[in-house]
Amino acid sequence: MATSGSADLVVVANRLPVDRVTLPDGSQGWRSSPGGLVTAIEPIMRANQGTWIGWPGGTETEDELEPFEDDGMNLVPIAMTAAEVENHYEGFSNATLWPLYHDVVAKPEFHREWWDSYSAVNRRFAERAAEEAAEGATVWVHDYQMQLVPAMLRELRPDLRIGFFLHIPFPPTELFQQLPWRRQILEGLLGADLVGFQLSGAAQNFVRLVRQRVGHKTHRDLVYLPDGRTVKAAAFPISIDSAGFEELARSEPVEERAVEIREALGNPRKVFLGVDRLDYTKGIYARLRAFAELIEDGELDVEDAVFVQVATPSREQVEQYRILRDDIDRLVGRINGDLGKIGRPAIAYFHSSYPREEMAALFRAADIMVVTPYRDGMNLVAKEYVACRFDNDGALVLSEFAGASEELRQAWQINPYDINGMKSALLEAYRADPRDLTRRMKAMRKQVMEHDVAAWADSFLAELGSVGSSHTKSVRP
Ligand code: GDG
Repeated sequence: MATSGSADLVVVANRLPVDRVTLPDGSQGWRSSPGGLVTAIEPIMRANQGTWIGWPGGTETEDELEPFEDDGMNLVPIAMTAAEVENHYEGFSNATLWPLYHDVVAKPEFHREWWDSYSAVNRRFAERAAEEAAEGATVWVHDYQMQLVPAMLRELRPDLRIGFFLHIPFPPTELFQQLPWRRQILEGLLGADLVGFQLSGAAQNFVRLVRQRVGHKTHRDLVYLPDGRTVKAAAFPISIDSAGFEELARSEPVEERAVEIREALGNPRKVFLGVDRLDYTKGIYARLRAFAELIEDGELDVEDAVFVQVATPSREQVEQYRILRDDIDRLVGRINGDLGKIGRPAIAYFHSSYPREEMAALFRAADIMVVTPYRDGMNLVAKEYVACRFDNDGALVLSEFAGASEELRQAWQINPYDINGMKSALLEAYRADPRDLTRRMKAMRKQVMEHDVAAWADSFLAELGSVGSSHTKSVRP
């Protein structure tokens, strides 16, 4: 067994919650990138001398990256070589697992050297976690880039309580079986005491696969291992800092900016909005086509309606993402060329990322939020829009293939493969009676405000505290 460190709670994720930046004086520094996960975990991390292990982005070497403290959290950067970024991150994580786990909407590529790199990187993360964790500590491993860490870590440190959470979908048996390394991935995950998913369907997929492929006994959400250990698989639908978003949306600068945005768009009657990482799973192409067809059909007029699409740059080194970017560029150009008028584009398209305040202002400015992924673990954007609509107005058009659709039942739910169905839903949302909008938004707001990301983290850690080895400590809430 490795010698133990001092952290009672260790988070292992591919990325650290900070970015490496070059400061004005030319030296290297850090800028925090506050996502929902950090907001949720920060207080728990502080109360438990938490340590976060992750890659800071870039290809600095280990000697250039010293652990440091940020807001009461201990951050441990792990270096990746250029080859590991290419093979572990862009390759196996984002060109094998990502498409495979999202219903193969793009064709997954299987390369043995990518797998080797994935294993090597997972091992380094596991070894570092083993060094940092105190005797009997809790380690919470995140997401598809780190699926081998639980078993590797357990081998080094059987005293730990290990939880794993998958942020993306977990595919049905029929798709997962394509993976040449399917058994290793399942065994990697089984190193955890608790394996968390966004939806219960994903947890069921996992348990069924373990039964079929690894041959362990299972009963409902439990897997019984030959060594006497039990692994639980369960759903923990992630959420957002709901109150934080609402507060931001209510702030004066955001309100003013929302008015400004509508003015800059020429004060159309209705503003449609899409906000996504530029990713082929998000269904951006189909949604823009549906909107354009409504204009061509004469159902919408560019004088009355505009579609604002923010596509945040993402994974630009991966080929499929470059192809997608070109496809969308061409589509937007064609739609605006064919349908736009002077000062009235049909689509206002931005390939750019913005501060949180600007996102909130966009959510405030939009009448109809359009979220149409072919497959999405949860989709936080849908929840953020709802949190920002404190007036109980605004419409949400939401794909039934987003995890969020299980909670946001009152959205206009659509099948993104069905363009005509999507067109009808966009039109219904556009023409909806204000009382109908209020009724729907009120119900959705109740769900989002009552189930925030802090509640999500608490419920995962509470469950992890109640399963697993009895001699370990529990995390203090
Ligand atoms: C994965 C799963 C699951 C986007 N552009 C900007 C910006 N964003 C923020 C959004 C939102 C987040 O990024 C994106 O989260 P999503 O959930 O929508 O999608 P993924 O990135 O694919 O996330 C997903 C999630 O993990 C959590 O478990 O829900 O299913 O795929 O918060 O607002 N934020 C800022 N500027 C931007 O330009 N500030």
